[in-house]
Amino acid sequence: KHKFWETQPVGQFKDAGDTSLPEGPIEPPTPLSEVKQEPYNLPSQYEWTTCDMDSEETCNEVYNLLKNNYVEDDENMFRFNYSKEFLRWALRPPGFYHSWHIGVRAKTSKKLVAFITGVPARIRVRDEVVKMAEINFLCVHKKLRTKRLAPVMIKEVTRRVHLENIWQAAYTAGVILPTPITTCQYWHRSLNPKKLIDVGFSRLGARMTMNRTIKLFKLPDSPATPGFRKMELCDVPAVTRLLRNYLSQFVVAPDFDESDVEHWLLPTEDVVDSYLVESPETHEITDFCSFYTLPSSILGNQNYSSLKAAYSYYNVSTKTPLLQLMNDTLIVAKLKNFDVFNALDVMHNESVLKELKFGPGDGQLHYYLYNYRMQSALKPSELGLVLL
Ligand code: MYA
Ligand code: JJ1
Repeated sequence: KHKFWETQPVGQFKDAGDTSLPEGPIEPPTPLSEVKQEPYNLPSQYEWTTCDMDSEETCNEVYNLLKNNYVEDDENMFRFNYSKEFLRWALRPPGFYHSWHIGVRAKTSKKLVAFITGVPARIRVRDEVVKMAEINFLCVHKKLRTKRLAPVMIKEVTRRVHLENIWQAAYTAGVILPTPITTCQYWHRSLNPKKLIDVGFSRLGARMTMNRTIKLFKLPDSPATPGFRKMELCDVPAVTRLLRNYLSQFVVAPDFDESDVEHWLLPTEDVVDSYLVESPETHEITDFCSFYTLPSSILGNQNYSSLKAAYSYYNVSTKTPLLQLMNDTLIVAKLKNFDVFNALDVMHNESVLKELKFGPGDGQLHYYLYNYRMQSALKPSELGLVLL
């Protein structure tokens, strides 16, 4: 059934429940001299290219490939539309490798027709911190689908990751592959219910009118928590301590240092937003919340072309209840004109989603590790990792 994935060092469906298999790497590293030195072969009309995201022109080509060919919902009504600034941020974290930003071009026209990326990360699994690649933005142009290009791209990114002496990876997908470490549910909180209904993102509930729906999703004009403010550069050490301590309770979570926190969580306009609570008395930083900006194109609507969505990222509550912290996050997202606030049921999110008027979506997100076996699947609440 999975002609490609059956050949890869990932948890196989047939091994599910086999307690004799140990947790940890499936294959040992091989000497770097034994890693294939040449790229994998592509069909003869195509060639590999390394995409330099510093180049305005290349970044534009990647942006346009994804804008027109990346992930859609199951009814093809919406398609992720990652911005150029977002792609630059997502692909250039501390210690990134240019060689992991991989494109495929048509040889004659030089048109970019496929893409896959990796970025380095340290991910803790129980007590072990493992160097991994986070793989994302796998995309094959719509006209080149089902020609088995994806397995070649995955093998090529694997080869280039191996050349950096890294042997594990983490990735997410909307499709089921061998074998998820956990499956998360998307939840959605309407901020602009009229537009969401007009574009088919949501529907009027039974026995609901538009006016009652608008009232139901109304939010206060400003955050309620004293000391709630935007994160600044000087907060990086305190936020790192708060987040490291919080993430230590999950089975799988990133091992963030200060340079990671500066990159991934310091606010960047229209890319990532972070807020914290600074105690008015002690000036201690007690709570933190963040979200990233990922609009979707609305396919074939007369009135609207873009849906402005915020995605919950990392949140930490120690003093302010998570419910209140997330409610303040919804308020700032509404003030910033987002149409919808999305979240997964990871970490402690599940405990507040219903009360905050989130509803379950029709999409799921499966999380995977490459060359790392887990004894058994995790609950979403045991996962402390959010990928972009
Ligand atoms: S997830 C987002 C994926 N992108 C999209 O959904 C965008 C729209 N779709 C497309 O562009 C294409 O449909 C794609 C497949 C490119 C997805 N992850 O070439 P094919 C397997 C992994 O004929 P196409 C993200 O970015 C499929 O099961 N494998 O198919 C994370 C089949 O294998 P098998 C996938 O439709 C990516 C084979 O590909 C996915 O033309 C993580 C068919 O190939 C998927 N999302 O192209 C990648 N979809 O026969 C893995 C299909 O065995 C990273 N397939 O079932 C692994 C770690 C690597 C690094 C390791 C370092 C140590
Ligand atoms: O956004 C998603 N679904 C929406 C729109 C559905 C449109 C018809 N298919 C949804 N809306 C209902 C919202 C409603 C608001 C009021 C309360 C009740 C709920 O359900 C879904 C997620 O649910 N998104 C997708 O399907 C996009 C793909 C998800 C997989 C992503 C793969 C990631 C790639 C890895 O990097």
